Amino acid sequence: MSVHDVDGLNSGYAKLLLEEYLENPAAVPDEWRALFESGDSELVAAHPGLARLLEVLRPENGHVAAPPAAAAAPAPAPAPAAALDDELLGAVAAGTALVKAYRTHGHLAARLDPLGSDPVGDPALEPDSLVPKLTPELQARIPASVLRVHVTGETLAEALPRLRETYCGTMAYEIEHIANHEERVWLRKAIESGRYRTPLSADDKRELLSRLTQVEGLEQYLRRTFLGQKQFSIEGLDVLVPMLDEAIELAAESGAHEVVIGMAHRGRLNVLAHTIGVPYEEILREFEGERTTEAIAADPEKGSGDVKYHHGAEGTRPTNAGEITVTLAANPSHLEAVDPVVEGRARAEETDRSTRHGVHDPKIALPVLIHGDASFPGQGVVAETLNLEALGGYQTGGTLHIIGNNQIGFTTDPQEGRSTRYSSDLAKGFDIPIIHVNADDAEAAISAVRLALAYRRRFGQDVVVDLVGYRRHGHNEQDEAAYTQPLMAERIARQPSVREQFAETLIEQAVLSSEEAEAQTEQVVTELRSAHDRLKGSFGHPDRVEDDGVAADTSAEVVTAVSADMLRSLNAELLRVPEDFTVHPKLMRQLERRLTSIDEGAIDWGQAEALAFATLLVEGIPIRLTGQDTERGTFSHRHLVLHDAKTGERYAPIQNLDEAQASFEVHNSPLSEFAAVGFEYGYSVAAPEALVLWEAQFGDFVNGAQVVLDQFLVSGLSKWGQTSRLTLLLPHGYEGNGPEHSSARLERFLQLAAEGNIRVANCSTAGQYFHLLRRQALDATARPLVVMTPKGLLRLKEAASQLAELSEGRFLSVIGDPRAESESARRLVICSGKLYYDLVGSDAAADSGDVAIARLEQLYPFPLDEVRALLESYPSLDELVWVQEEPQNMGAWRATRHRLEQALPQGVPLRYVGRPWRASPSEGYPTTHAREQDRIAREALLTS
Ligand SMILES: Cc1ncc(C[n+]2csc(CCOP(=O)(O)OP(=O)(O)O)c2C)c(N)n1
Repeated sequence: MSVHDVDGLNSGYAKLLLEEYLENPAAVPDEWRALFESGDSELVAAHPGLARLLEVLRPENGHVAAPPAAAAAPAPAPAPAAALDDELLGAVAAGTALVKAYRTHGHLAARLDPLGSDPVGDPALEPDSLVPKLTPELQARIPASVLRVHVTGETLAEALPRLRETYCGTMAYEIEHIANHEERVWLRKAIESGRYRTPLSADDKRELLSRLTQVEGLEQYLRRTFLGQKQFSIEGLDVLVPMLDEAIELAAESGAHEVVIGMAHRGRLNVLAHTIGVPYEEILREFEGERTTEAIAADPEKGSGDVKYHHGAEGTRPTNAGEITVTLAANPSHLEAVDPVVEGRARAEETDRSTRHGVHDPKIALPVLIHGDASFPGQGVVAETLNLEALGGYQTGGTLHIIGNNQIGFTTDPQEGRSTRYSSDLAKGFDIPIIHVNADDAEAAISAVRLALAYRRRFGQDVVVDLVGYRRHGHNEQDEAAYTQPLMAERIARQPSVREQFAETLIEQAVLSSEEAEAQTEQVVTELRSAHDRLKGSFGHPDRVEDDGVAADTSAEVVTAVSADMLRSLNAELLRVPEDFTVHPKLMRQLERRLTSIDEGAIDWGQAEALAFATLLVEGIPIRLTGQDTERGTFSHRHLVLHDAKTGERYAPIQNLDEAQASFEVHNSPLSEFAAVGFEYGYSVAAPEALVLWEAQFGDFVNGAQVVLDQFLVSGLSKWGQTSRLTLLLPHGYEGNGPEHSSARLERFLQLAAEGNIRVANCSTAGQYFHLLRRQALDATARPLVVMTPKGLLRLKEAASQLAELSEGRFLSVIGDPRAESESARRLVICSGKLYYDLVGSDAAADSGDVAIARLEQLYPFPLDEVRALLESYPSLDELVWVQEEPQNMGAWRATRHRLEQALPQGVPLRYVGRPWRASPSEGYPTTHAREQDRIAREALLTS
């Protein structure tokens, strides 16, 4: 476009460019930008219309956007313009404002509520409210082309009703908050052109009706057959299932191999049956109570199970583009907790971990999250999860969010549950487009998915569909909605179902006859009845219950030692950077020490960790490590990613090992615990071959992820047969830094440990950490591992290891006292982790004579045999002392005491030494802390 095109003045076009310029100067061609910025341009002077436009659109004349300073420069005095011209130009400005109002506020006047509540509307949407008033005559004179709308119509008069139907119909949009101009323009075009709202073919309509019939039929059959049993019916949001059908089809078409779905209770049984393809028999079996009772009776070790609307499942679905796997993630009651788990699963599916850097292809999977309208704004994990959307280490190429908006949360009305108008408003802060749709307009709901996924495909980002429906019954089938929402319940009782409405429409359109619609309903009932009959016929002959993965302890069989030559060679490679790369000189000195430390018996924590990772990569084990500031390490001990001191460029030697057979991912995480741990849990479930580690900044902060720990990590195996080898690195230890930064709440993990569900370790040397990490990755039995990691020990000489400790041996669950004569020791003190060094380094140790100090390095599973053997190696024992730095109601004492008693020879007493019962983990003052540590050492080693 050349500037000379203004000859003969296409003022509408010029005006639109100006509009665009005011919003984003970079978006218009250079010549035009120059024109707008040159207040004294000859061209402006030569074209009174343009001059007038510039004048009209100046902010002081009511234009909404603030133009850059240069654009606000007054145009040279315009030549006199005809009165008619002026009126039209003013009208164009008003017409533009009207279009903008529809795009921005049209949703306020949309018919989104199937229950028919009146939209609030907005004066900016009324042509009469503008200056000048946009009378029908004036509208008819404004060419639609100058308004840059994409609805059809030659003039505003023709375009306006279409604009109204587009933005204020049964679909509505919030897109104008998006900062990216290209996205806004794309969305406006996509919405106004209607290219995602093309009517369904007659066949598609029949198919959609048949799906709605199945959805409704299943809910009705379950309700009538199993009166009062909870099913959390989908009715009122029935169209969710065909929406998922569409999403799966479109995902496959875009090259996805997997769709990973996360959702809560509402409609879950329907999704299991119709989206995943779980046979009706299986669903009905849950209601009959068959599966649970027979499975447990058959094998009580198979886990304790879960309610029917929490189970996960996986199915394969045919699509026009081939087969696709659809997974519904197992889900606890805790609303929205599954969100980050689904993201992590999707990310794992999208990542090829067979190369050194790993390749992430977001096309491979589509994450779909179905939210409740009360939980979406209410649960903080939603915001944490949305914040992952564009982060390099967490991106999934965009999530399809569907808010199953039944306009109620249990018995809580929207005005009690959120401070914003829409349930979806949170998403606006993340630049996410929002599509609202009336759930009783089935075709519109399908269009919403089409638009959403087209946007995801184009921009690789999240999108929200707010599906506005209702809840036909109470919160569950044991609730009476009329107790608390009598008017709404009464209104709903009069509301025909979406199937009934759609059937009527299709009958009117002669797409099918009422007999055919009736036949569809009968067929669903017949299918359900015969599935139920088959199930009843099978009672007493339970299916073989699948192995849920509870396996014997295989850790002893794992070889974790690595040859010294291999370790030396990898150690050198871990310090190798490109020739022109400048490592910060101070850091270089620190790293270079590692070159010699390997043969000087001084392998520290960070080095042992890097060697463990490197050896695993060579053995083909992919690794993913995340956490706050984890690339460097909170305590500046890791430095796996280096930054060129001159250019700032990054380089990670560990991602460039010659012999590596698998990917190494390391990412600084956002400042989140709940979503960050949930994500890694999900990732680790979907990548069972990988070592996935999450590191807390300090162990204290892990309780921000408590829901993930309680509901997934420790109980997933028992509830759903789902486990992982997620490894939590939790800095722990009392070093005088106050109540926080001391305790990773070891006691909580030990309380949660049962049935071999997790592993808990607190090791005391770099070599032990090396073996522990390798064992965790290589053990045939996958289990989560919780490691109390050190702070002070990271650099403590005594905690560093010899090369032989890595090249020989294995992880020791228990370490005896290398200093003491075991024959003569009369008191054995057992501790765990860093406290060992406080004890052996204390003044009391010097006077402690016949006291031996042992270390319990693995706290769960409790190494009973090793502890027994240890105790047997001290034949003269008078006393066993358990010593810990944590208060008596915390730390390992309460979960370990009975185990120690079990291992003790008869007659030998067990004594506790540590902090007394406390409400807060540690003292706030360094001096009090030092006194306590000293007292603990004295009591353990000297006092009897
Ligand atoms: C974290 C959490 N708090 C409370 C509950 C109890 N609860 C179950 S469903 C529900 C209402 C949820 O409303 P909404 O998100 O709108 O979903 P709906 O049930 O309406 O589909 C509540 C409060 C829960 N399951 N999880």
